[in-house]
Amino acid sequence: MKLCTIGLGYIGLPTSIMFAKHGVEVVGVDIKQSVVDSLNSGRIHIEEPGLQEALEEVIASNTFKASMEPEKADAFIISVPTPNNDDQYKSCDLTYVLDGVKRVLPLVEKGNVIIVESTIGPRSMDDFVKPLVEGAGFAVGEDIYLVHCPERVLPGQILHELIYNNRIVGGITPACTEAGARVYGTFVKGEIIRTNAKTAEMSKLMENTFRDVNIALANELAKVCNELEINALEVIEMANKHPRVNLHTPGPGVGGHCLAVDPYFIVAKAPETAKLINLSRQINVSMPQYVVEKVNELMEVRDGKTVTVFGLTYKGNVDDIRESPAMDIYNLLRTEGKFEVRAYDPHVSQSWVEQDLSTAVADSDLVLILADHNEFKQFTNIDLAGMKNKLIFDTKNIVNAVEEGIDYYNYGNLYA
Ligand code: SAJ
Repeated sequence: MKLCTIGLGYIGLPTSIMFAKHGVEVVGVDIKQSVVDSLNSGRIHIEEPGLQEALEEVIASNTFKASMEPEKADAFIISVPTPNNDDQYKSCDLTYVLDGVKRVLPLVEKGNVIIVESTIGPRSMDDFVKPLVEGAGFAVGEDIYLVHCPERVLPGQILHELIYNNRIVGGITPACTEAGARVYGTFVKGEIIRTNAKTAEMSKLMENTFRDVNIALANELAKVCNELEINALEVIEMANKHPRVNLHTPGPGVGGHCLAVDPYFIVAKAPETAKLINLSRQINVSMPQYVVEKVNELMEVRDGKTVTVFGLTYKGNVDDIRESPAMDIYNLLRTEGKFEVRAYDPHVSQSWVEQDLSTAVADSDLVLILADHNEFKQFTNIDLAGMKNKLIFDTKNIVNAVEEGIDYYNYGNLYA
């Protein structure tokens, strides 16, 4: 089998490499020359455990190459961004997906499979992609097999989850579904679940929406408990001892290119009905401002002048700052202009991000933890020796050991 993937980002690249590792001839296409050059010279451009070694393997075995141009293949996978449109309900912007399909259509031959892996709004395959393919003169389900197979892997564990997660394959027709299932049968060891395209779209969106709504509940709980002087983290621990309760964890907000984006796709299609989903988004979006307010309170009592933000990524142990609430907080604090604000993140290599811990905290009054990187699990007096006030506000509850003399706050004792 030969595969052509469109988009070599956080999902397209690991997916391409995984197929190539299993003997499929893969040409991966990206619009960025720098990405194509870097991959062909054997260097990945994103951070993901195991991916660098896997790329080296498929380059050595000659089963993967990156290119600016798509080629004829048996199967095409579209794995490109689907941002929110700038409209009232932040609907799904299908531009890149439709462009990807348009790019491969001139190469497509009878019997080929076109798979959209990008997360898309409900009914996108039926209402937008299918008419495009039909417009090129193909009968979907007879000449061409059209499938939505949403990616559902967790950044940080992508290579493992690609193989072992179950996979939802939703075709426009049952024949499309079967053709899609055969493609993933190459390497997927999890169950391949067959359905139609619109069920696949909605299932994927609801997985992330479930998480977003639950995190909103946890964030609301943190705010309520703080108001009532109750330890929110202890409440979560207690409640979760019940066999059917699984409260999520509060934080500085919800980020990334999935949870902070996908629920809007549902809201945009049914704004009058999807009330809880919309409200949950608003609660999570309110968290950066809430954190800034708490920072102000902590700093005012101590007459603090400098805040050092620890962690800019949308979650721990990744290098991704897309839709990151930490970035919002960093920018809000800087715009407010009350304090000197510095950033420290061992996973983000940009010139304005401090890489040295002692320089980052020198003369600082507050370490504000916004991402649960492993590096932030422990702090000693030596680590924080240069600080003016040895104060930590840990919005991710990641620190598990603080020495005496360090003033430590999280959502459990913020009111204290
Ligand atoms: N977060 C909390 N509290 C929690 C859990 C997460 O505040 O209890 C925050 C994180 O810090 C982060 C955000 O939520 O800012 C999202 O992180 P995440 O780890 O929940 O998810 P993602 O965005 O990295 O990946 C999700 C996954 N979806 C689900 O777990 C249902 C992944 O499986 C999907 O493939 C991915 O979205 C995607 O691409 O859609």
